[in-house]
Amino acid sequence: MAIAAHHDLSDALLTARARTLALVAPLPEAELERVQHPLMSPLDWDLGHIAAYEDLWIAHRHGGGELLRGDLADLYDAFETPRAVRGDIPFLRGQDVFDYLAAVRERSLEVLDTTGPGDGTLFELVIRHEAQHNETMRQTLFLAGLPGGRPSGLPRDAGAPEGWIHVPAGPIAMGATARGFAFDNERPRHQVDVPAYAIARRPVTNASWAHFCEGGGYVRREWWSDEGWAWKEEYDITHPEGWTVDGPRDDRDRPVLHVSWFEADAFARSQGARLPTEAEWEKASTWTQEPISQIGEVWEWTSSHFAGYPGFVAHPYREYSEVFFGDRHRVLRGSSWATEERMRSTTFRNWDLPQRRQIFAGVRLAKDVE
Ligand code: AVJ
Ligand code: FE
Repeated sequence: MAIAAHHDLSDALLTARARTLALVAPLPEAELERVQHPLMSPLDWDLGHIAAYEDLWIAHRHGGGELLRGDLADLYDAFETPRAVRGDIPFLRGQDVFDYLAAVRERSLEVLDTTGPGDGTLFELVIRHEAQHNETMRQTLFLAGLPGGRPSGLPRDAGAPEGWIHVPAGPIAMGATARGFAFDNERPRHQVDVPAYAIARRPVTNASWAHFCEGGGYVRREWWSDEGWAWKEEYDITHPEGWTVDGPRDDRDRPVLHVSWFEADAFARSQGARLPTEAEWEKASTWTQEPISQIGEVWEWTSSHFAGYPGFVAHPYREYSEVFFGDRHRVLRGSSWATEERMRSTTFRNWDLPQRRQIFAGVRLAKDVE
C-alpha cells in the first residue's frame, strides 16, 4: 500500500511537532510536570511518550537500530505504566524532555533518508500517534482550565439547519479500503445491511442540552439506563463537564461537548430518539443526497460496542485496538475541533468507556422510521 512520498512524510512530521510544541509553549515548567487531573498524564509524560513511541517504530523497528533510551522504554509504555501512576515516576522534565524529542526526531529523519519510508505505514503511524496525543493533551488543558482546551471561533457549518435526514434501507461497504493508511480496526471493508433510519442533520447544541437540564434531564429516572443512573448518582452529575451553575460557557448554538455515553443515551431517550449505530453513522457521513452537517466539531457517541470487523487482523501495533475490544467501550465517530486534519476520516473509529467526559464528545441523534 503506497502511502506517501518522502517529502510529504517529513513535512507531516514537522507539522505534528510544531503543533505539539505550540500547545505547551505558553505553559510554565511546573504546569507540565503536574498531574492536572487524575485521569490524565502529566503533559511532560505525553511529550516523552511521543518521543519514545517514535523512536521505537522508526529508528528501532523500521531502521533496525537500537533505541536511543532503552532505559526509558517501560516508563513511557502506556501498558507498563498506566495513567494512574504516571505522576510518581521519573519521567523526563524541563529541557531534558525537549532534548529527547529533538534527538529522536533527528534519528527518524536520518532513517527516512537512508532506509527510506518503506510503504509509509510506520511513519504514518508515528505522525498520527503524535496527533492523537495532541488531542489528549488538549483534554488535559481543558480539565485544567489552561489555554488550548476549548474551541474558539465559529464552529463548522455554523447556522446549519436543524431537522432529520431520512436514509433508505440498503447495504453499505463499511470500513477502509485496502489502499492507503488506516488503523487495523477500520479493516477489512465489509458489507453491512442497514435498515431505513433517520439521523439528525446537526449535533445536539448547548441550548438543547440546557433545556434538557431545566426539564429534569438529570432527575427523570425513566430516561436513564440502570448503569447510567448509578454512575450519575454516585458522582452527582447534573450537567456536562465544564459547565458552570449558569449553564454552558460556550456559545449556546455550538454542539454540546464533554458528555458521557450515559448522558448521551439518556438525552436521546428524552427526545424519543436513540444514538446511531456505527453503520448508520458511516452511511450517513457519505450520504450525498442530503449531507449531514457539522461533522468534525465533536466526536459523536454511537450505540456500538468496540469490536473487530469480521476478519480483523491486528497490525502493526498490536496494543492499539484489540485489547480494547469487548462490551466495555463504546465507539465514537467523526472527529472534534481538536482533531488534526490528517486524522479526519469517515472510517476512523474512536472509543472510550461510557462514563468518560474528558474527550471532546457530543451527540447526534438517530431514530427508527416506519
Ligand atoms: C484511539 C484515542 C482511543 O488515546 O487511547 C494513543 C490513541 N493509542 N496512544 C488513546 C492512542 C496509543 C487512543 N485512542
Ligand atoms: Fe500513545
